[in-house]
Amino acid sequence: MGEFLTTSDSRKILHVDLDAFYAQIEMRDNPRLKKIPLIVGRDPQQSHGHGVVATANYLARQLGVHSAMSTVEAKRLAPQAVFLSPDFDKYRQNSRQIHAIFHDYTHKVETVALDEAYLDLTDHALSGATLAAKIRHDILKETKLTSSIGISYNKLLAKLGSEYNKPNGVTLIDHQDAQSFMDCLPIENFRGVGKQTLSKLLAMNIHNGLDLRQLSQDQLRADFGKMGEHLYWQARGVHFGQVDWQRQRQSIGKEETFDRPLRTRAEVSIEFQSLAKRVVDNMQAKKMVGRTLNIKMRADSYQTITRAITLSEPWQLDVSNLARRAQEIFDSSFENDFSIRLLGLTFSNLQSNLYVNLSLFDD
Ligand code: DCP
Ligand code: MG
Repeated sequence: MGEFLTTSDSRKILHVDLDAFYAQIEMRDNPRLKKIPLIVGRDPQQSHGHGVVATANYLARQLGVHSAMSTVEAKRLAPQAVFLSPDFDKYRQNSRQIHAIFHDYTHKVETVALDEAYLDLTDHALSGATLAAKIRHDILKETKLTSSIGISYNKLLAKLGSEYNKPNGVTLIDHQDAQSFMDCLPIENFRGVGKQTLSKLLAMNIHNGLDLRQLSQDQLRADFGKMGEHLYWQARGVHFGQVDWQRQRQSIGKEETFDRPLRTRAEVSIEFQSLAKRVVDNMQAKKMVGRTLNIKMRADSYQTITRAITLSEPWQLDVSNLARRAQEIFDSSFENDFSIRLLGLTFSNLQSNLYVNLSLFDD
């Protein structure tokens, strides 16, 4: 078997990721914070020790602080750090500016998070390196924020590239560099390698891509199942995923019409429970959360009432709480004598759940 796969993949894909996004915004707006360890997350004293770190500046990271760590642990590592509660409206505002810049270059933008996107620039006349320089310049000029960009012919390598020269860096990985880049990549940086897979791989003396590439596809499949398959192709820098610029869904929800109208609050409550359960399952399957909950209610008379509750942070996907909120809206919308033909629960203002922090939910 040949060691190097030839591929005709001639796409031009950029992965753009802002550096320490929330923390960088706070430091821009208050330069005094640049010289001290900064943690975006509620001070453990104010959150009864339940919060987690959303992000930290590089001074705090040097002390071992990282995203998703408990703020109690963070405070132990960096007792002198400043804690700031996240200001999501501000971060979203900056994110909108950044995404508008992406759209100056192409409509083929796949938003991954507030500060992160893939761009498919295959059809653009300029080179990937020139485009990366221009985009970074535009972001800096418009928002005073630095970003890192990976440029390659697939999403995997573009993503790994943006991580490679972080912060404020650009990495171009073309066909001739890809194999050596993957060979040198520490095994923990491979996509999807969690704690368990990592310790298993290290026990097998696999420390980097080159080690990984010595294992056959059959062996990887036997040891790691589907993940093994992914690892096999990753080690060779192969990834055919498309920049999914059309995927951005507007809403996820469920509606139910009733042949026999609902006439009691108990019946309505049961239906809201069941709708909430199905919507939550669907959201979880799609790894999404949403800030707006839309409740739709249609009476026998065909009068349709819709109500929306928008939070500054995504709704927690808690079935009984969602059903209860819907019921409250229902109760305030209908007098005792009703006959309901349709109920609906829908989330909009969606975002990926990858970056939603648990601390956003405690109170
Ligand atoms: N975020 C979060 N919880 C996490 C990870 C991230 O709330 N577990 C938020 C805070 C980050 C933002 O999302 O500022 C972007 O996430 P990144 O993973 O890109 O992290 P940063 O931009 O903070 O740092 P980096 O320089 O590593 O990109
Ligand atoms: Mg980032």
